[in-house]
Amino acid sequence: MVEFLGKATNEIKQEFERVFNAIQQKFLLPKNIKVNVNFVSETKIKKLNKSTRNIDKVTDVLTYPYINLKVGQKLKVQDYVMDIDPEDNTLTIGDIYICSAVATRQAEEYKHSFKREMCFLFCHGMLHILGYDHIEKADEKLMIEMQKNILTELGITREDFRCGFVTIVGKTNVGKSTLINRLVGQHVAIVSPKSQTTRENIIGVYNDKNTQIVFVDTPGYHKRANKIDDEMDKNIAIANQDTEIVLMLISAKQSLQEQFDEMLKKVNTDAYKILVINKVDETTYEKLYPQLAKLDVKQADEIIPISALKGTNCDKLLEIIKQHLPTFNYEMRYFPIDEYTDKTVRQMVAELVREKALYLLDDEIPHGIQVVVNEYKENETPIQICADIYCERDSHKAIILGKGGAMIKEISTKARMSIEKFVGKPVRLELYVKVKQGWRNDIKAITEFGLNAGE
Ligand SMILES: Nc1nc2c(ncn2[C@@H]2O[C@H](COP(=O)(O)OP(=O)(O)OP(=O)(O)O)[C@@H](O)[C@H]2O)c(=O)[nH]1
Ligand SMILES: [Mg+2]
Repeated sequence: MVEFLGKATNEIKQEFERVFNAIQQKFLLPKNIKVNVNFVSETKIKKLNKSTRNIDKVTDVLTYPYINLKVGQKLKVQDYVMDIDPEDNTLTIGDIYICSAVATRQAEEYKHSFKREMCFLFCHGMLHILGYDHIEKADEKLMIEMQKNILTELGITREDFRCGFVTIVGKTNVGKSTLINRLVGQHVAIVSPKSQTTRENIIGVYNDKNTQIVFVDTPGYHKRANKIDDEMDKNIAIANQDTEIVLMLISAKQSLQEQFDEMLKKVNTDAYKILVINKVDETTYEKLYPQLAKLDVKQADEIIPISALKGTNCDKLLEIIKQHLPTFNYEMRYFPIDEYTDKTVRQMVAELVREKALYLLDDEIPHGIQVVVNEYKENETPIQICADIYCERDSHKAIILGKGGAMIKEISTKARMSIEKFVGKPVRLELYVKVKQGWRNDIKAITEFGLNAGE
């Protein structure tokens, strides 16, 4: 039993009894043992530290065993007959002093409850009495594991926090941006049926109570034709460097083995590799399974078929990702919980305009388009936005404007609707078409557009 010498709430008393009973059972301790628990001030624990350990410090918990046990040694009451209290027939095995003020601060620091912190400290003290210590690294490891086991079994412990980077790579048009949007639950990356839609690495952040996943959408790999393709390739390589997990995205509509072989040439990382087969909604399992069965997947740690568009298996993919992220015993977030991308509002708006242009324009023009927002007056109603659409040739400009300005009008209307949805307010959008001759081969222009990957 636990004898409380000092004030404690009933909840703490009950929780300590639970921890005590669990330890009693785990270590097969005799029934008639007792431990004294004292809740003390910072001044008192400092004095105790000074007088008994010659340490001038405020600490969280202090333990004084009455018995001398080694780890794993069985406690036999008969060895301590002289110490048994004749009044209640109990053997006191030690005193534990806990400083509640320090426990309160530590609970805040570790972002868990005061109750859990107190239980942790009491469990820690009990293990000291049973011979555990943390002077040597190996002993400390043993003690930490034992503490964790006891508290987990009692359901007192917090779940570990999981956090890390997950990079999505794959050939152009396989659905990487569709997938990041699906997993993050926000439209962070533009999507289009045209190839080479994504030009730079885009961050999309998933958050829940115990997790933060920083997804990185990368430009799809494709045949290099311009200098901008080199920058896109560099972006893929950068994203591959410091990531915990790589999602290797291929399409269920094309040869799996060929795509996977091509992928392995691009993915050069020690990260956990998940082969994700997207667009399963466009095929049947009868067609897919024979290919899957033959697939040589030794170089993937996991394989999962999904549909990013319909959401099939995406929750399962998220679970697999979570299981393989590094764990922390405190809340660890790279981004504040309410930020889901690193892009500015202006960059997002520019991308939404480009997205509509990609949808509406014919094949050869979209790749040469870049959009720059040069005015964004958010204090006006409607919000006033002016953006330039850059293309590579005069003939392209004519196509983007369309007959009597019909095409640019349609791009503008569709883009405005998307932007209004994104900013949640009415918007007035003005678009201008400009020509920057052959800019995709001009590193100065690429840099001006912010599409230079850097080194
Ligand atoms: N049927 C089907 N279509 C999909 C799926 N996922 C993506 N798509 C479509 O595939 C096209 C390309 O999608 P994106 O997400 O832009 O592809 P991406 O891999 O990001 O392309 P790049 O940025 O060019 O590398 C779009 O038309 C999407 O709607 C899917 O699961 N099923
Ligand atoms: Mg993309």
